[in-house]
Amino acid sequence: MATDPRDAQLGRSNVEDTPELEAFYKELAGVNSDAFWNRANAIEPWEPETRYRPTIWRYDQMRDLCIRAIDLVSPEKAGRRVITLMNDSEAGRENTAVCGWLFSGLQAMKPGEITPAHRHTASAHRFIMEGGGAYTVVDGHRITLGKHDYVLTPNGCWHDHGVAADGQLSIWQDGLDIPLMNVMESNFYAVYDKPAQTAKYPENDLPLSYGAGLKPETRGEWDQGFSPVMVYRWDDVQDALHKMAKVNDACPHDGHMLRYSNPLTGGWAMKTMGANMQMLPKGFTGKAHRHTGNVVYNVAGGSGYSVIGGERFDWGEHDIFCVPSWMWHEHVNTGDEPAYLFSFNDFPVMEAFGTRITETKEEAGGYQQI
Ligand code: 1HN
Repeated sequence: MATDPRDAQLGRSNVEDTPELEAFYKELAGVNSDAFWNRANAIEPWEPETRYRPTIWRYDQMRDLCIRAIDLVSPEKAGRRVITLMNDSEAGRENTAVCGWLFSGLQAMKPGEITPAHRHTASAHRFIMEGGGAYTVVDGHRITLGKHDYVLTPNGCWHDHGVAADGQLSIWQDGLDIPLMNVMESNFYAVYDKPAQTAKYPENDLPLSYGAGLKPETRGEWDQGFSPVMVYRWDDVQDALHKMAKVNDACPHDGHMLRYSNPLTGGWAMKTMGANMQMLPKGFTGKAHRHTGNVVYNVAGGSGYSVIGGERFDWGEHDIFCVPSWMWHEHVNTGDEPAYLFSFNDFPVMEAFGTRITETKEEAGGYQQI
């Protein structure tokens, strides 16, 4: 029976049960089949119907829990001592997802600790929230990590991380495409034959070679499917946002926003996940929009709130919240300073499949009218 009046029209399934049909359905079930029309309307919603809920993780609570984990378990025993951010929904628990196809966790490491070397088909990226003396080694490239840097661990790369003995307690947010790899049933994992890699190149060789956005002509060609920059430094990103804001109007939805892009292509830095940093100027009151794809935000500075699917979430520094696919959202800066929102997303997947669709409140109808 049609529950949505739109399902009464030609082109939708609208079949009434009869004793003959019910007997027929039983026969189909006996041979691992079913009548498509019994499922068609459910599996073809008029528009995306997310199973995930907007969820917020408060840093004052999460930070304390991450630090308590340090005394309870070693990174060697845990493999990775990560506190997983679970979406507040059945789907989140089933898929170990922060939102949609994205996994996220918080990793705290104290000076002298290491996360043992390993690799997987899942891609990872990290946003450093606090600390000093942290580093990661990705396929032999040793990269130093400072507050609010964004660093890549593309799929298939060996990686281990640590904090120097004279460094500080460091905490970062990990983002991975684990739920996507698992639904695609393409997830492999391997451990390295030593606890940590030995660096094969000078420290920070990739960001120092590619980080200015200019193409090095006297270095061999870069033949990997991810950005050679590897780490994007906060000072550069903040500077770029403020320069951009001097000569551009703020976008009504996102303020001023930059993509962590591969300078060789202008595209996203990795194939399955992207990331942005946006600045909401003082007084910014964003307008609502929505899009396919999932986004996880980390407040890099300032305070404000976002209305997501009609629910208001107030946020401050390092709070993390998510916007599930096709949910209306708007951001407001209520502080006296610019607010900065780091975010990561699964937009590259949407784009690869031609399903990255965006709608603003002003646009009527969206897909219906295409
Ligand atoms: C991973 O490899 C790391 O390398 C952190 O630090 C979190 C969560 C799921 C799967 C792999 C890391 C992860 C992860």
